[in-house]
Amino acid sequence: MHQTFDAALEINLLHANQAGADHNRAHFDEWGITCLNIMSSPGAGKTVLLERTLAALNNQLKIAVIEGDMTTELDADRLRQYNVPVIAINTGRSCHLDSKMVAGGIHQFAHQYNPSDFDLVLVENVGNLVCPAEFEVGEHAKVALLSITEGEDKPLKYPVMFQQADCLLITKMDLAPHLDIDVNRMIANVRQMNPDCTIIPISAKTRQGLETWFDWLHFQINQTSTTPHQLTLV
Ligand SMILES: Nc1nc2c(ncn2[C@@H]2O[C@H](COP(=O)(O)OP(=O)(O)OP(=O)(O)O)[C@@H](O)[C@H]2O)c(=O)[nH]1
Ligand SMILES: [Mg+2]
Ligand SMILES: [Zn+2]
Ligand SMILES: [Zn+2]
Repeated sequence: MHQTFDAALEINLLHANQAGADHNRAHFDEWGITCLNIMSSPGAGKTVLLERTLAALNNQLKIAVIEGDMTTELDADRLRQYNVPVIAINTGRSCHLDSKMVAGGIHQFAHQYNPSDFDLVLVENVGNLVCPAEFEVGEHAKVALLSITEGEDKPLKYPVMFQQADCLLITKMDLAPHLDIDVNRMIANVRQMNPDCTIIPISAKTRQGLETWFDWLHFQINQTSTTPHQLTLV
């Protein structure tokens, strides 16, 4: 079949990215770490979610964070206050993390710490509803956030992230009384393209849904540690 130059370029790019993602996942499996890729449009609440998660689980689990931002270490500095390793990656002009950038981050992490001591690596991706979902970074599961201020149609208009998410957190539920938002319609729009996704409405402010999110996290960690993975490192 004829391919345009751009389509061929994109396939090569994604192919190279996938090889890097497999390499990163092999590292995580070797170290017994569960890795989650956390994605959303800018400002949906990723960093606040990580703050709540670190505050609640830091004493039960060994957690590290890989923090992707185009510029600045503002989010990384917020999370460093929780006394966990935070590897900041500035992507420059790129609007997503790719597996090569994350490889740099995890090699740095492994140089500074004993990675086998850790249970969980949380990757906060660059705020962007479109391409982070296309670039796997070596995660075991993808978590997408959608805030209720974004509108119920977003899963239909920007489908890829919602199709690929293993867990979708509908955030800022405390704002619902102030908005003309039909949360059930929003959920139905996600279900339409991803019937198996776990959907959890949350509020970082009132703490609605946070315990359910922590339960999902524990479930993922248990599942990763009991699923045999083939190591492909050379
Ligand atoms: N009312 C309310 N505000 C929230 C909630 N969660 C986050 N926010 C606010 O939303 C804004 C953005 O939150 P962040 O956690 O920085 O969002 P983010 O997704 O990390 O943003 P980027 O990293 O820039 O993509 C902040 O002003 C938060 O206080 C929530 O549950 N309720
Ligand atoms: Mg953030
Ligand atoms: Zn991008
Ligand atoms: Zn390596």
